[in-house]
Amino acid sequence: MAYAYDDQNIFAKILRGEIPNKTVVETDHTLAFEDIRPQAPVHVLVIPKGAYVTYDDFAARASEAEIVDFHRVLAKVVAEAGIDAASGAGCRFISNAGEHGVQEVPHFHMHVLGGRPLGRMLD
Ligand code: IU
Repeated sequence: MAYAYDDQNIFAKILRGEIPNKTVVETDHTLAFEDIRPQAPVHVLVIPKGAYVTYDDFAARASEAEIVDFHRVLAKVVAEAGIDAASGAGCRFISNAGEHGVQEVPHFHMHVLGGRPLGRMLD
């Protein structure tokens, strides 16, 4: 089934400049900004500028340029924060989807978390 995008969601308002944000990286297709309720010393949200509801929606409909740019921005966020696994620290990427995933904001976003040991998530 197709996703219905609500253009009144808070991230749509951030993208339209109606609500301020603490930008970390911005490109033509992608915005990365600090989460307002950080769960770790580094907690950045990476979002596409296009209207996508979940990761699978983005993966199915976005252009290759948008998809590549999104992931390059994510890599830049990780490198600039110094939380890459290659440096010995490591981090976690989370994208909640829908009701069971407990998605609060219905605009696709990837949480980038790091800066402390994050514990096990899946057993
Ligand atoms: P979600 O459950 O994956 O949809 O989480 C939404 C995140 O967006 C959550 O971590 C909030 O703290 C964050 N957030 C924000 O950064 N700025 C806002 O204005 C709102 C939520 I509302």
